[in-house]
Amino acid sequence: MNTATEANFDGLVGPTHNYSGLSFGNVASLNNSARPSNPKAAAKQGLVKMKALADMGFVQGVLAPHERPHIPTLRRLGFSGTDASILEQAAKQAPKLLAAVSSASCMWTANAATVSPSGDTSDKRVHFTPANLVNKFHRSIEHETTGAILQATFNDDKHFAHHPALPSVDHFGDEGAANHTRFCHGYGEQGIEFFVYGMEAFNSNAPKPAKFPARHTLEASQAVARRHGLKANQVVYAQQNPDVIDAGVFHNDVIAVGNRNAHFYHQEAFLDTAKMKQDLLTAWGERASQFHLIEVPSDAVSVQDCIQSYLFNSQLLSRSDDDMVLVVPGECENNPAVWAYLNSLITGPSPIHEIKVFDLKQSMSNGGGPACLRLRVALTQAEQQAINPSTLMNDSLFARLNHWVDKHYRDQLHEKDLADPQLLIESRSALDELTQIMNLGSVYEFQR
Ligand code: SUG
Repeated sequence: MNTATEANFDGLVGPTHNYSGLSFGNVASLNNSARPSNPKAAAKQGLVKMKALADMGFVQGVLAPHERPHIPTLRRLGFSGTDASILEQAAKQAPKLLAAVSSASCMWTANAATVSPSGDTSDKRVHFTPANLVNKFHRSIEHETTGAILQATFNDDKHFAHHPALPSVDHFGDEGAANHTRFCHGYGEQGIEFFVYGMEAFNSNAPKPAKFPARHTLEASQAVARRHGLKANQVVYAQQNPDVIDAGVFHNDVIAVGNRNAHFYHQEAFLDTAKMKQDLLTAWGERASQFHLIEVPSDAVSVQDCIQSYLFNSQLLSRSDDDMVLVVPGECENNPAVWAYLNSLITGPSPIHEIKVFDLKQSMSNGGGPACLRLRVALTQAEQQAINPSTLMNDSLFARLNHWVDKHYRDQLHEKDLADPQLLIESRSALDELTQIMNLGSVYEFQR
């Protein structure tokens, strides 16, 4: 049997983490707009989660943050002169644009890419397609650097295939792994890739949300499945319920999570729940384990409770066959309905036996929970050997990164600080040092 494990690659929070309300349809981002942020605490909260998972025996990797404020984008949009004068002009003439090119949103690596493990692909390599994130300007500028960082991390053609992002247009709106789940018996075996979309781009009669945008299209998912060489009978598509998008569920990973043979989801998550279940069970067929459909009813946990607590934006991790742990944000513990549900879940018949709680408030205040912060990559032993080892979390990398954060990060940032030329200098010198710590080469434009 082909044994493999699942690695989680978390986004390290960058030095410009701030709250400027950039994500229409993401309730937390809008509600916390203009509050001061704490980039140092944000980065450290993320590091604590990464280290805890590594200590639990999971393979944990780190993906570096991007260069922000992104001066090359401002130049492309007509600003010119020195970097400092570009910042000054942008702050005066287009402050929201400056906020957009300063967002630390690449921390949410569930949106970095869609990843298909070698057990599923026709050429038996791991395939990566960076997400174009076209629905939000501040995120649409991520995919090139994301691609460069993924290449520097998974840098071996024999095992890893890197595709460019899909065309940057609404018809192919792609939000990556936040709308993609892989089910399997063992991580190295043929899996089922489950793609969840918000709307159909080429069928104007199909249902779609009325208030908030559907960021991800069926056509984008189909293109990724073709590129990655997936078997048609091992791919399942399902449409998100447009009403939950309108309630603030901007990605499927805010209302469902899956791992191996378990799908944990809310009753209202999908437009056609019966079809989703039937399609997954048909694709599952006669595998060695039973497939668990764990549906959370609205009368136990409302959609509003899901959005407020991020119950489903959790990491469902296998400790062994039929023993899973659920990693949730602190907000779940503070929500009575959610906490009561979770306590009943772990004593019931599901494979989920333990809940681990992490304080991720800085990221949560922009709508990013534990699952948003990680990109899952199932890897065989040979593939694991081929990864850039300097990106893997261990005692030494944890100590180095904490020291690096202490040296370079501020503990308070307001939107107006984004115009400070000193912040740009601090950010670049931090990232320059980081590329050495993580042995990434010159992945940033300012280094070329
Ligand atoms: O795309 N927030 C991100 C949160 C992404 C969460 N990811 C997953 N669910 N997988 C977004 O909406 C907020 C930035 C700001 O408001 O400054 C932001 O981009």
